[in-house]
Amino acid sequence: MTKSISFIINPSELGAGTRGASLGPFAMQIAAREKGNQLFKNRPWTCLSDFNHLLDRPIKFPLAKRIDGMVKVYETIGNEISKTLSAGNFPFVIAGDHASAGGTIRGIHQAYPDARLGVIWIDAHADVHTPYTTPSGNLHGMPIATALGMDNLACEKNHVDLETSLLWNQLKCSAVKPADLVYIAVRDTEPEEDQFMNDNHIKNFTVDEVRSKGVDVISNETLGYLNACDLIYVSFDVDSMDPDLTSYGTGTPVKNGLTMNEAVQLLQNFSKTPKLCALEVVEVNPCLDKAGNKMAEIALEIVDAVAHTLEESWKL
Ligand SMILES: [Mn+2]
Repeated sequence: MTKSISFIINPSELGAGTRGASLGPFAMQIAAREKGNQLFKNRPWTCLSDFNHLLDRPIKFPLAKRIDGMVKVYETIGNEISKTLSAGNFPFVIAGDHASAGGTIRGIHQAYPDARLGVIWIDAHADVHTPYTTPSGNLHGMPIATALGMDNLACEKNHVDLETSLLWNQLKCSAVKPADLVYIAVRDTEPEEDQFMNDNHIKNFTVDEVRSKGVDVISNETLGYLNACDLIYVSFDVDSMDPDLTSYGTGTPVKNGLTMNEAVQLLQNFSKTPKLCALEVVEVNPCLDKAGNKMAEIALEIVDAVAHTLEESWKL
């Protein structure tokens, strides 16, 4: 039996600093209906519990906002990813904020504890803050740190209380080594993140590099960095793209990003490697879109193209 895509919808936006990302996956579903796109018609679509009611409660952990709820989000998506992989299917996650990816990585690790997992993080941001370094307390800036199981105490600037640190330890899973992480299009970082990236020699393919060398070369070089990995997970934040060329319908837009075509081609190239075990698309926020539902329409087009490439590659 051939592998098939399972869409896993994680509408949590507990990790975001701006409201509305929880509506992103549904805005994509609506775009599909309006355009007569068949993407979601014949493929399974599982929607997870979101715990977003916690957004209406007082903030108890300012250095890791709603981290008590995030522990449940990680558990929920982690279990679903693990279950999907164990059934032999391919989890294609469409999530609200990028914190979801920390749970996805945990789920991959749960299903394949002995596999060496490589991560390709396509994003304007490095998302490698911790409660000890964060300027905002927003957990969508921290999923890479949880996947690496790190605190970055070398750059500590916040005093973290015991309860926060215990909850933070519950999010950490050490599923990925720093050497097995490659960034693409990261261009908006804080000094604590820069230091971590420099100290650990983390590769970031800049937008300029993607444009000057071409998408195919960058894709091959990225896979080259992860050559020793058994499995690869690709996480795509729509803010990796240039908001002026796409849309401002995302929580933290950053100018000078990828074009939509560059994003599609990167994701399609990565879809052709048999090591790819899961894909995730995040941070569409229709509440912030100044152009109707444009970011969701773009994200839908990207997911549609990539889903077809994946299915073609499995037939070979
Ligand atoms: Mn981002």
